[in-house]
Amino acid sequence: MFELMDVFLKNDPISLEKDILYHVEYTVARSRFNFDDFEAYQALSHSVRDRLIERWHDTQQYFKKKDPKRLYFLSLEFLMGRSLSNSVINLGIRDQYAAALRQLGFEFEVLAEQEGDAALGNGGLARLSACQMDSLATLDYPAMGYGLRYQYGLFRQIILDGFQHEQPDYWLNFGNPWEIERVHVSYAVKFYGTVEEQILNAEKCNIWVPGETVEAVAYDNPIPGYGTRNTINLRLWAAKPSGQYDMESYNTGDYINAVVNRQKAETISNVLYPDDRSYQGKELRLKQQYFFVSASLQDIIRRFKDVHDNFDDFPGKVALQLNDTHPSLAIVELMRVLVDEERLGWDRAWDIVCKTFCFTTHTVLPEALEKIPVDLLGSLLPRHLQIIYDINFNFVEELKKRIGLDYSRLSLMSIVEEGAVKNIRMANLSIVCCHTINGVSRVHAELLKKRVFKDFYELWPQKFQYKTNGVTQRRWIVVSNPNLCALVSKWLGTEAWICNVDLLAGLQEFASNPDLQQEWKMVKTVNKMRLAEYIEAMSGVKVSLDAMFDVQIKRIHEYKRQLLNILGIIHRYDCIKNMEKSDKRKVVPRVCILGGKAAPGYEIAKKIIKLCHAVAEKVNNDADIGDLLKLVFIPDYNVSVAELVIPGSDLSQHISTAGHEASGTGSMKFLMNGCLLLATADGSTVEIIDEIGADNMFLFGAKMNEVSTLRDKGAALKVPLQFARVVRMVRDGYFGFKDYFKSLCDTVEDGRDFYLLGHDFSSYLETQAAADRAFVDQEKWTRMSILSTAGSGRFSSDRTIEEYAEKTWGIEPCKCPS
Ligand code: 26Q
Repeated sequence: MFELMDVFLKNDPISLEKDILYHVEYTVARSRFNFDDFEAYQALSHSVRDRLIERWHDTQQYFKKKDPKRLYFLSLEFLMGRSLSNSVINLGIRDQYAAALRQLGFEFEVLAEQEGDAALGNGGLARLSACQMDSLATLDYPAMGYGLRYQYGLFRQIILDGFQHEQPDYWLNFGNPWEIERVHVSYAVKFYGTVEEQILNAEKCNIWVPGETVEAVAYDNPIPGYGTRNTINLRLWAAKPSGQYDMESYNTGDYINAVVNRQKAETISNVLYPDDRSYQGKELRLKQQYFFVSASLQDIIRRFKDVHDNFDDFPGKVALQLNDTHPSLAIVELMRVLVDEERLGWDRAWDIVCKTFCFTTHTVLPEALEKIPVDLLGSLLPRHLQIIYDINFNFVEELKKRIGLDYSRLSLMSIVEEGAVKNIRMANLSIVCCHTINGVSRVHAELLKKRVFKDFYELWPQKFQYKTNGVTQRRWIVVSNPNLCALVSKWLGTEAWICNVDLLAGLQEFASNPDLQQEWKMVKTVNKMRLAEYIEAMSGVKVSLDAMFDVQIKRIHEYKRQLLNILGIIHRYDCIKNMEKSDKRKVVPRVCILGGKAAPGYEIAKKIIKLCHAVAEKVNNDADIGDLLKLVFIPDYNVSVAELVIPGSDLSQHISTAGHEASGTGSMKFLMNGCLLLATADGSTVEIIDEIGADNMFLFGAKMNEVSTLRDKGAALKVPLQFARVVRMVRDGYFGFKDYFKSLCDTVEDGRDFYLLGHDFSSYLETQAAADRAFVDQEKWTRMSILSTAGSGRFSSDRTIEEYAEKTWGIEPCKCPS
């Protein structure tokens, strides 16, 4: 018999070396005497995977034994990025692996670069899910994530002639060592069909007779915590043809067509929808949502029933978190299972559902709220539509008692939107059925209460909360900025900040210390060198390390105002062009870096990308300008590009029109890395100001309470001459493509400037000038930079998750013994 410890894998460099060679030979099937970097990466990651699986098994066993209340995090998107470095760091065996690899003639960093990103999400919401999974594991919470295993992740962006083109991201091409296929964990998911009235036990009831079945197969992705044995599960579902054959079509001899049709089932989990908040009502997207929700709930209910036989215990054992409205059909599905299958009766089922679900919204725009056409829902999920109508009927009756027959308010709050096309309002459904509605920053919560969900707030003020977003310092400092990580640990005399990021505040007392300042600048310079090399390799542009690296990386959206940034760059270019030679010496050199994807159907966003390239073409090739100004667009921005760019930037821009960014999380990553922020008072920036003080960042622009008054002024709104001048340059074809840019210019002129670029332009330029002045004073700049990192503690996802655990989910840590 084995002693349990015998099966544990050893982690000393010699055992790791043997283990890597084992995987070269038997997993990758290459000769252990001859393998390249990619094969070494594959073997290495399989060796890490083994260690993850060990901990993952122990954790799942332990959770099962202890049976704590669990959190299930339902999200249609997870942007995990790369796993290798993160895993070995969280497992605490990075140095041992690096030593083992050196013996084999490889370098850890080089192999880590071989890995592609897992990009199963669009942007902020999806990366937030990934950061939160890291915190859930690290803080030992009994939690599990559920999502979809798309075969194609977010499209790859390629730039041809300055235009964005989309290419499929078939990320599974070279295999994925980070997942475990669970062929035996699969569930049938049903669609279409009819609802029939039946009599069961002398009771009339509605029974769904579905028309199509698809199989959901589980793929498990272990998520290791840092400094703990706990390794939680991210379970992603893939669609497979159902095992239930349609005998009819096989018997009629149409074998080929029958096989081809079965294969169509797989399309459900084929591709991630790009975030186009107005692109709604697509059948495949709805199918994805239900497929994922149904499989997840079957899994959760099975786990519950393994141990419990009374559904009244369900809310005490299960917390279901909806990441935006995308998974909100889960509410209806749980009602259906409890009422139709478990036969609990409506009231009992309703009580359980309301105590189980909570919902977080990530948007501020009412027009971005998800709606599903009733016709579509009725044909795909006829019984679910009935249940929604029943929920709505009860809700509206209740509402009438509370507010009387105020029909305009009743119709606004109704889950069903009447009109030419009848829709189901998924946000209203979520608010009615969830015990808690969370916003993602303080000002976001205010907007929800005062504007977006005002009526609901008046009805149920106690349901509304907020949890300011956070990001994980493990990925955003430890993995991506190892030099800063070492420096911080040295000055704090401890690595404890990696799990308790508030300790970073300890840097404050050294912010003016010349030795720390010196070392701090050194780290930044090395990171800028890495970034400069990447920029040159990607775009051929050589940039000076003395220049200020000024960065805006995020999805391209009008409200995020990349156009304001580019117009500011044109202004800077124009000023330098018109300067006396002697004045040029005073110019602070800049490298302006932009990156981000535009949704494929979002024309204006695509034009912004093209404008960036057109301006870059002119500026970068102008001999009068030289190193004083460079503009680079980094193609195919994703998580691993962010890991490279953020540590190497001096200044970062978060310049959305006030009141439009629910939170924003990029700013927090820059803050942690000691990059100064140039920002509007929007989303989480307002809270960053509270932490580091307005003096340590560059703030500008209209305030949230001014925006609507300014907008109402329309064409009467005063706009500075400089603004008119730079827009005119674009209009007149100074950067070419005159006709193409016309509609883009139209969005900011003649009273149509919805996002107030013209109004904010002067204060934007003044603030940019203030950043220049600060950069010249390197001592001041470095002090501000240290204070940014020191003040970033509140923006750790550890803090966010602890708040959720305590105030929303009611779960407690469950630490697997080491
Ligand atoms: C909707 C319908 C059909 C297809 C796709 C979608 C879709 C997909 C993704 C709609 C929205 C999203 C993503 C939204 C998002 O990322 N929101 C951001 O969430 C962050 C985390 O809370 C915030 O920091 C950002 O402010 C917010 O914009």
